[in-house]
Amino acid sequence: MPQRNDIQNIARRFLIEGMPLAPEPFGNGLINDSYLIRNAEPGRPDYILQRINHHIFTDVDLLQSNILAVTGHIRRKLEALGDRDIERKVLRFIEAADGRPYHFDGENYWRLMVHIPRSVSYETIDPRFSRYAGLAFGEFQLMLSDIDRELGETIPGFHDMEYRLRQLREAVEADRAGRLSGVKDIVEQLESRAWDMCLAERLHREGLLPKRVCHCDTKVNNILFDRDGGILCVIDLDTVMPSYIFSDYGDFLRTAANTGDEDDRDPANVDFDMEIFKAFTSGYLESAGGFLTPVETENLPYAAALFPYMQTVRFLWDYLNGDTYYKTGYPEHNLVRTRAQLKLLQSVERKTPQMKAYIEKCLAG
Ligand code: GN1
Ligand code: MG
Repeated sequence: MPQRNDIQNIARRFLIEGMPLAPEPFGNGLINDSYLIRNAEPGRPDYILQRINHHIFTDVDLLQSNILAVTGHIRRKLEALGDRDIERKVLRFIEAADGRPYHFDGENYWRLMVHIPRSVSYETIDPRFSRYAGLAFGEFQLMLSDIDRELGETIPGFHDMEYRLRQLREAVEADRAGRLSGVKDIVEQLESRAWDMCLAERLHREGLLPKRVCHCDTKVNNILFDRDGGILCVIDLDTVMPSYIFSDYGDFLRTAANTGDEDDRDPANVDFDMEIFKAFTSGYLESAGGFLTPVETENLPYAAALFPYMQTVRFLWDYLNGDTYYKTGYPEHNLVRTRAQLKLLQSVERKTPQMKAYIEKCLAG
């Protein structure tokens, strides 16, 4: 962790207004480090300073240019609609004093954005907020559907299930941390589903499933809400890139419909909540139903299973490699996460017929 003074010096490299106070650690992302910088001068904004994890996002120029393209596009759309609350609905990044969209201190890359005032984020939400989230993600995808710039993949193969399985198999083969013997049963459970779970890649190769601009990290805690439940904006834009719509639909449900924690030590707490599913799906189909293809809507239950599956694969991969990717709080953390996601997957699988019936009902109006 960098020292407080160092962080304060880094903040000074950006064109900050007012009187910034000392940075405080902020949020609980598993990848980047974030700090809140409050402003002592009334009427001036607070800021979020982030250290970009450049071991994971290796092309920082591509990363920031994607993000600026997306926020610029959304901002122009909101302006055209005459929206009166634009500063709370799209992130604003602040340039470094040298005019660049980030500051490089010789070791780390940093970026600064305005903290959205009067916003809240949650780890879990109720059905009412879920429905708003469904509406908002449909609109987010719709707004980005006519972006005139091709976005790059900030992490190549990020939500490519075939690629994630190849990574897992390589980690099983290498067994770098000597942990394989304790997780063979989980590897088997994952392998037995591998073919089914790679459906999206096959559909795409056959020309039946398009890639669209997606957020690709629609965890509940990446959404900012108004105090009365309205969605303000989606944050954490590092992974915005072309993907299947399954990404945003599936990753939201993976986090919102889980009755336990992502890293619950007691898998008995973990279940897939159908009320959250229904509320989110009804909102999503209401705003996105007009542009989704039948292949996309038919496979929404597959998307609900794909993300707990993919996350199980990714946590297990990191566990086998000796915890080099995700931040961990204790030695077995990635294994605990793996088991909790596997439990969620099993619960989703049991509820698939109910999900299908509900989606058919929504589509029939
Ligand atoms: C990471 O940055 P954060 O914590 O929102 C990860 C997601 C995972 C998630 C699991 C770049 O997201 O893909 O789904 O953890 N982001 C990256 O909680 O790998
Ligand atoms: Mg996050």
